[in-house]
Amino acid sequence: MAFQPSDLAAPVAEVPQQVAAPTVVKIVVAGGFAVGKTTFIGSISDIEPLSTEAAMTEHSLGVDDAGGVSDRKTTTTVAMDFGRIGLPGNLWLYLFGTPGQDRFLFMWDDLVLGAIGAVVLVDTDRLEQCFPAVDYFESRGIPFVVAVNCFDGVATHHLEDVREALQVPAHVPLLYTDARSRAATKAALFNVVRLAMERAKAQAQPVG
Ligand SMILES: Nc1nc2c(ncn2[C@@H]2O[C@H](COP(=O)(O)OP(=O)(O)OP(=O)(O)O)[C@@H](O)[C@H]2O)c(=O)[nH]1
Ligand SMILES: [Mg+2]
Repeated sequence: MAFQPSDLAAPVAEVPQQVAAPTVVKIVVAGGFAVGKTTFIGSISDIEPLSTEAAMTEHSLGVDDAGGVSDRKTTTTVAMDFGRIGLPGNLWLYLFGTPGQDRFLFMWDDLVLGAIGAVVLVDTDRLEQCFPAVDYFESRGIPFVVAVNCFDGVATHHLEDVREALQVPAHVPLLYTDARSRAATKAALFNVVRLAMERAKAQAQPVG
């Protein structure tokens, strides 16, 4: 077919663009009851997060742990939270939040499937709440960072004291966050991605 001068005037939009294939990365937000997991995902998600909150009524007394925070807690996550963040380069972070009550622990294995890493949120007033999450990720070799949620914007403990109390090894990043702040949650997620990349790079190194 002969070339026509009018071809030069073809709109730019018609020129096929090189678009990066989408890359989806899954990160789990875990921790004990009422540490701020649902709040964390809600503050960073680009989409209206999916949440599965159920009212904590008197029927849950003796079954569910109210964790001594019943003044600020009338609902609990009964299945999972889900949020999504779009990043440049067609990279998508999918965030999955774990349920708060021990009776839903059986769901964790499904929730973490394929995750590159996790954030373990900690309330230093109820440190023991995060032991199961730390043990869970440690025992499965899933990279995780420990993020101390500064309720009311106040850090009440030094990170090194938290590390000692939790007995987390030096290679596990520990940082402060604020589950209500987009900037702070972003920083925590950035640390998970970096940790996962370092882990992947180390595993790709030839032995010997
Ligand atoms: N002041 C303050 N309140 C917070 C913060 N993060 C969470 N909260 C409050 O603490 C309560 C618990 O937060 P959630 O996000 O529901 O906690 P969760 O870990 O998802 O709870 P479960 O799913 O039931 O285990 C809510 O009333 C939040 O508004 C924070 O950083 N500062
Ligand atoms: Mg929740």
